[in-house]
Amino acid sequence: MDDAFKIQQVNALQVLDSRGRPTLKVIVKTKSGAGYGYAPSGASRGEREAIELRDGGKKWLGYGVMRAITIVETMIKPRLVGLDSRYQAFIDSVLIALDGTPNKSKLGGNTTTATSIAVARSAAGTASLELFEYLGGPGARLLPTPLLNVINGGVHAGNELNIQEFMIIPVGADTFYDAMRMAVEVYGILKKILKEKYGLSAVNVGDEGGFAPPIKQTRQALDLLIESIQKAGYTVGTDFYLGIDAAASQFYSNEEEVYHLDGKSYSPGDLVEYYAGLVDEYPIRYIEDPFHEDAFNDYAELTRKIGKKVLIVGDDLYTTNTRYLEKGLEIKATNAVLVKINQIGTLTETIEFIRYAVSHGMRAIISHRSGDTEDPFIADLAVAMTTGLIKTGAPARGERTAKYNRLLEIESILQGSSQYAGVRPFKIG
Ligand code: 2PG
Ligand code: MG
Repeated sequence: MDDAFKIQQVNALQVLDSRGRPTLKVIVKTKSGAGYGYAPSGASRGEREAIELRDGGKKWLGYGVMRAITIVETMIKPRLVGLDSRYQAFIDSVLIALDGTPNKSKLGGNTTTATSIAVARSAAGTASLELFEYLGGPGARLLPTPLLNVINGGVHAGNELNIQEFMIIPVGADTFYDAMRMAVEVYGILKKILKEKYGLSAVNVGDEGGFAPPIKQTRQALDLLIESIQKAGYTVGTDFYLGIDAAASQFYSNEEEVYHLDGKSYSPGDLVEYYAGLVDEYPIRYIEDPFHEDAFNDYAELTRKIGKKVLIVGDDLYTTNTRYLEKGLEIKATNAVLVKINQIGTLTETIEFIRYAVSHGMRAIISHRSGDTEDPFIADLAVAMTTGLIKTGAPARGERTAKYNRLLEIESILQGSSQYAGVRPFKIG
């Protein structure tokens, strides 16, 4: 074994995430390199996600991660020191075995996520490779089309919009740089329009950097996006598509078995019709979590109806877990999956999930969390996996721009040999 890659140190410390809550940073040192990894944290979390280990109690309002740090230093470190940092799959299998639970509840998904990312980065650093090159090899040169969440609702914002995310998708750009320019222009014009229509406080932003205006209706938000795109001089439907993340578990009533949306109640069947109507009216090509997280059959119904034209995306439905994806594939529940490392807890399992989905003809969208950090890891992952799609919030707030800025940097590192995914991921079937 090449000694340079041998893991010598594994350390962890408590830092803060973008919501001002504690999170974990892990640092792995090899003989001649080092790498770090942070754990992000969701708000609209799926029931089947890996468990986040938190300290509880009064300090840090219960969100502290000192127990996770002790686990890194006393349980994980002794097992990792001496291993070759390039053996990512083996190292992740050590973490999985050490945990021994189906949902990482012993070590914590936050603990394993930060460690797994730090291991990959330390190996890339030791090899003097860019992270995306290390993870993806010479074929990693496709810059993803970004889904920019510019109006925030649901549990990410202090307004009354039920739908959690309203996204603009710059499919008509030729380069990632141009895609960002177009998105930033639309974002700026949206800000102006909101201020004029609803006053100063309408431009306050939510967890993912999108505006959180005091509007209540889904169509109002979509109309604002259309107006902003047009006022910026772009054509809706060719330069930009629209997307939504309903995060519908959050407005589903278990007792009544209905969805409370826009001041009305919808049965699952009504909701299928509702989405189909929206897609006819607006250039929506992306709908994430349209139903609650156990409603596999309702997903399948919607996919049958509009899945030839629109990406129907499972987030809370699958929680980056191949086991649930198998169920989705059996009944053709969706044609796309959302990918979040901390939903499953290791990089290896995440890559397996992406490969499994893509090899079955699905699209895979690499995603941030609403509570995130300055770690740009998912930017490198998106390029490495060549999935052509990334969801990482508005072009604002440092934890979101960290990912966009890294993608701008990657495009410049690749100096003309890169491609921008553009509209391609939206050509389905
Ligand atoms: C989502 C995510 C990220 P959270 O639902 O897709 O946008 O939100 O991290 O709160 O689960
Ligand atoms: Mg989601």
